[in-house]
Amino acid sequence: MTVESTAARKPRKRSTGARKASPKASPGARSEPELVQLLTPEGKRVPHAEYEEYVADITPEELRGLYRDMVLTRRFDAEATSLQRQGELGLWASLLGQEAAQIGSGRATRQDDYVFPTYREHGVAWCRGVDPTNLLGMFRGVNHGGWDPNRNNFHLYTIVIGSQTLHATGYAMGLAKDGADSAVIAYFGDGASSQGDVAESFTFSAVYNAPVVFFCQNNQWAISEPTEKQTRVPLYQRAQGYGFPGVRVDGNDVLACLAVTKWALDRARRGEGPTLVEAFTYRMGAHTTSDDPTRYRLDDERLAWEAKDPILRLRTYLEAEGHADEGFFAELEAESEALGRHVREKVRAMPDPDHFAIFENAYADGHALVDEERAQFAAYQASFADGEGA
Ligand SMILES: Cc1ncc(C[n+]2csc(CCOP(=O)(O)OP(=O)(O)O)c2C)c(N)n1
Ligand SMILES: [Mg+2]
Repeated sequence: MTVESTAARKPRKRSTGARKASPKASPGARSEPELVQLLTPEGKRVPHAEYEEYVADITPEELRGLYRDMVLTRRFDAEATSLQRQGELGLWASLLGQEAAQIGSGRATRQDDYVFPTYREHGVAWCRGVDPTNLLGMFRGVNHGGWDPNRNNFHLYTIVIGSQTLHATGYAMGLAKDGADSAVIAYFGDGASSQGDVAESFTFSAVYNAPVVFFCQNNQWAISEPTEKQTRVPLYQRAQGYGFPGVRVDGNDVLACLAVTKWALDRARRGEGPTLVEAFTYRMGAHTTSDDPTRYRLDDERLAWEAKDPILRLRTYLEAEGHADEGFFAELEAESEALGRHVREKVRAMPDPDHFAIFENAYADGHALVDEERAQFAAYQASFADGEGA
């Protein structure tokens, strides 16, 4: 993980929500940003002319499932933050506030689709069936990724900002050449949208009609840089310049994220090429446990987004519709606690890695330079009195 710097400047007031782009600040903007929403922050279900059909047949059981996914993901995430504070993890990148964007889009994927995440997609990993303790092993520094990407079609976490969009594009082009009807989804952030890699992946995927969905979680911040420093137009409108559709969805609305992502994946499968989905959301916590957001943003911004909480709005809806009773919520609470306990115990019991494993993972067939480095490291280890290193 990279070492992050926190800009030491005074927090200032910013607007929140779907902002009206001023003509001066948005020379290329075609129209007002439209936010696709199916469930309001107050928990009211609203229909949508284009995307309704993708969730029209959703059952109460499936709705409870989405709620359960979000609650358990949040619980797991909170446990990971605590474990880092207790010295059990080196670092943690919390997804707090982004549960709907991740669960909605993650549940839209099919098993045969392929997912390229960043480092914050714990909710998507959950949907893909990746064991949460494997994610923690990486942040504890005891493994180099921790899962077999091909087992769940969930690639390793990628720290080099934006690079996974190129991997996703190449993979999607390969799928098309193979004649497969699977699709690819690449996750990235508002900050990553400024990377050249992302621009290149937009160009290539467009001209090769690659079956890929670019899922940008605009959580308003790239460490201490606000979105205004990344773009003059609403991010989803960038797609227009590359020749494919872009949609802004309420990233705190799990139903809207599910519907829009299903639509985009279906387009990809039908051979209609890439789509950019901008999930408009908010990073409720710090960038990572190494960051202190009070240095650069005001608390009232966070409070405004708290009122749009993705979990609360679905709970309100489930209760209002009579889709979930007290028993369901109590059981889920118990399940959450059990998950927290399980994760804590598993992490604490993780054995230290073999110090030499890193040399074995560099090349499949060995390499002279790696052999030299291994020997140097062995000599270094042996130089300590107990032969065990520091
Ligand atoms: C190529 C590259 N440049 C810089 C960094 C340092 N860095 C780590 S996270 C980050 C911000 C990313 O912000 P965003 O894309 O909005 O994702 P978020 O963390 O908000 O989910 C930066 C600049 C990096 N990891 N890789
Ligand atoms: Mg961001």
